[in-house]
Amino acid sequence: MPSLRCLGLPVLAVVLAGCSDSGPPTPPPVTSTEIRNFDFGAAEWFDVTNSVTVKLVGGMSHPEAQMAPTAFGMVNRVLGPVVYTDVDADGDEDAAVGLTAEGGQTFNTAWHIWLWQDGRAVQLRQPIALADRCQGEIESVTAKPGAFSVTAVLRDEGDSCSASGSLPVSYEVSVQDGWPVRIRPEFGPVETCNPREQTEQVVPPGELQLRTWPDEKSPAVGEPIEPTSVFVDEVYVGRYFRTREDRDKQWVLVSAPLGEGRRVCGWARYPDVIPG
Ligand SMILES: [Ca+2]
Repeated sequence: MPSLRCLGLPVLAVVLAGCSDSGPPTPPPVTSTEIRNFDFGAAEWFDVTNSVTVKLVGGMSHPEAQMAPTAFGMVNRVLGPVVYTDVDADGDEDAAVGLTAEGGQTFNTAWHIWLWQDGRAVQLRQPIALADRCQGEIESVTAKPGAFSVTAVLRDEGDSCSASGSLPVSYEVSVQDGWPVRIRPEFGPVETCNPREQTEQVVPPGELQLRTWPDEKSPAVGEPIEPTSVFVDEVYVGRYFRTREDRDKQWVLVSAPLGEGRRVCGWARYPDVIPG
């Protein structure tokens, strides 16, 4: 006779997976937690906000001691608390860690995933959350099973450094084929399509394959679509390029209506979106 806990209520079936008539519940798979011993304050970081590599010692960079040229006068600091979960499903816990860059009037924050690979932590260069003094604020980065959860407030480009025009967002990020991708509330780019920014309606010349990053190799967002029109940031429209090659290399964040009020967000190649 099975215990009452194991009787088949469908809702409980998932929670109680492992219940059976014989023996104790199956234990969860063992996850390596070695990354918890890694010191992110004594590691080489890529500072994405200044596009430089910096070596941290004691939790911060020391610009005068850097071997390679760094962003002028910038000091980087690790920002925690570091949170851990296995985001690439290889059985090893991974981490999400913040890095600030401060100097003059500048203050940037970027949170990154570090994967545990071959006995060391490896930073993914694409950030999972970005903020600076005037645009946006990262409220929290927390760990869930298999994903990092970000809550943030986006502010409109061009706004003053006041809090006007703010848009609260929350999303969960995981790793697919080595790229950070948004998995909830819907699959797509980490970047948020902001209805206050993607306001310019354009008619793509043909089919569009949306991607999670401005890179042909990054994971696709669904199948190719053929929308009658899409929305992009007005700064992209009528932009001048020196050469056709410059234009063809450019990517644009697109918000595409799918009907019934639904939209899909993703990066597309500029010439696929804006004919010219
Ligand atoms: Ca992992």
